[in-house]
Amino acid sequence: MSLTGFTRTHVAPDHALLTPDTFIRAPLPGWTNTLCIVHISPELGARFKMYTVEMQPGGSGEMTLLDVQRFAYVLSGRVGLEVAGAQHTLEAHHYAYLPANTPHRFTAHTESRMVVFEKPYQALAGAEPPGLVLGFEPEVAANPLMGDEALQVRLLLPDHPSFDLAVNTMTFEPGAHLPMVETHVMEHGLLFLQGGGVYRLGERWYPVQTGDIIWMASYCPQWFGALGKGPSKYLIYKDVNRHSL
Ligand code: UGY
Ligand code: MN
Repeated sequence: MSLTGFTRTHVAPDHALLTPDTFIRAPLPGWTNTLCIVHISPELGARFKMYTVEMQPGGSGEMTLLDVQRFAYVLSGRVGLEVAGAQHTLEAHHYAYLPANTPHRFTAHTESRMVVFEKPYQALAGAEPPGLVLGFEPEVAANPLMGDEALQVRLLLPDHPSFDLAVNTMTFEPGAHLPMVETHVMEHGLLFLQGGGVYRLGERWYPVQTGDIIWMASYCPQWFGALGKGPSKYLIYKDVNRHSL
């Protein structure tokens, strides 16, 4: 309950910081017994959609859109995934990449939360579209960013031109920071999984913490410095491997 009218949420033409106190829940087609919080969407100016699903036990999720690929990352609970004639069980930090036009069904075994990214797939002449990917974030190899051991990056999807999106985690030791103010054509959707610090977006600096969402439009200047006594970590989407012409 807000008695002050204050929030850290801020929406600008080239970025948005969205904090949990401002989240609004609503149903979405394809999801039953599930409430969805749409964080990032074309309405904001993005070329993809990022939302959290809060599933009740027995709640389910299917894809209702043609040519749209989906990446789902489990934040809590236990979720079944039926795809390509097989059943999988996903728990926290398990994830699934579902190529466009792949029939599938999530079913929550317990109360569960997932963050979902969706984007129309842009085919690449001469390249087969990617296949299904299932993974567990802690088991993915970590590599230092530009030689900085205090900043580890995990690529959750294969680094292959058939993919037109990437989803990574970035883990910062206390005091670690992005080595430069990045300004690039790719756009981002980000969820703080752990810790926090200060995020520069455009011409503003924001205190950020676990649970916050950030949208960065193409060319939004961006920088992050981690604070606190433990590691800070975020999940980050970007569009990759395609010409925009
Ligand atoms: O992959 C990236 O562009 C990433 N380093 N950006 C970011 O963390 N804001
Ligand atoms: Mn970036």
